[in-house]
Amino acid sequence: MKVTFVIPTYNEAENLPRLVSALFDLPLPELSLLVVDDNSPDGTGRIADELAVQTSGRVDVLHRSGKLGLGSAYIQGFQRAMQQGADAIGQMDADFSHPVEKVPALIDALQTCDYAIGSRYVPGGSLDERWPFWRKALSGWGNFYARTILGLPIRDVTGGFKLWKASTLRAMPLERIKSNGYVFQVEMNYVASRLGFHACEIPIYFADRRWGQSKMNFRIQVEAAIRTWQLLGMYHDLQKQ
Ligand SMILES: Nc1nc2c(ncn2[C@@H]2O[C@H](COP(=O)(O)OP(=O)(O)OP(=O)(O)O)[C@@H](O)[C@H]2O)c(=O)[nH]1
Ligand SMILES: [Mg+2]
Repeated sequence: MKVTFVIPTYNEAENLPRLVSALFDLPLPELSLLVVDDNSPDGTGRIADELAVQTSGRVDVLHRSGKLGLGSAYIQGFQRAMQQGADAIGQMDADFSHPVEKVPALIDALQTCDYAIGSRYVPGGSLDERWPFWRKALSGWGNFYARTILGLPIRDVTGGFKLWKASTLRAMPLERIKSNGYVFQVEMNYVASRLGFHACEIPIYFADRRWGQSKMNFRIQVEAAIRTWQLLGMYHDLQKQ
């Protein structure tokens, strides 16, 4: 199975080379990576180009003109990965919050599910104890809020470590996805669930970012609070397949 993980980056120069080397240490010869870089001022895009050369094309790079947001980075990345014939398409942050060693478990999960989620909120899953209380509370509350309003049968609806069967993504109207911050994860889960797709949750330990700065901000949180309600009205036409 040809698996491509899409990795959006904005100022991840310290993390990216280490992440790529950790991923390619996995016993997964059919794994490739697609970095979507938004013209990072710290030169992450140039580093990604160097990695593409060093890995003889196992890393591909999509350069965008400026910081256009996580959601659209993933949508463009998914589309490119599908065009290039991937059977499964993953999502992963560049900052080592998502455990590299769980990639094989996500791949195995696709034998029984339409997509897999690396989950902090199922038994065995957890959050970095170094996260400040407010950040943990926000994550827990944000999850409860979105899961309850949308009636989703998923414990970690905001998690960004996922693997989709290409057939699942192909059946989803990706051109209609509007969210740009982390609520993008919620919107994708909601659309998938309306279409009747089933997610498996694999427990993960979510570590705090290793290097670099957080891009989380107030605007992203306001988008999440409002968008969750909007989603209820946006996808009435979607039905189980
Ligand atoms: N291409 C692109 N990548 C982005 C953008 N915003 C965030 N990212 C990347 O998306 C991933 C998740 O963003 P983070 O900043 O780690 O967000 P977070 O995990 O909610 O917050 P922290 O881990 O605390 O920083 C990282 O790999 C970022 O570099 C963006 O606008 N464009
Ligand atoms: Mg992060």
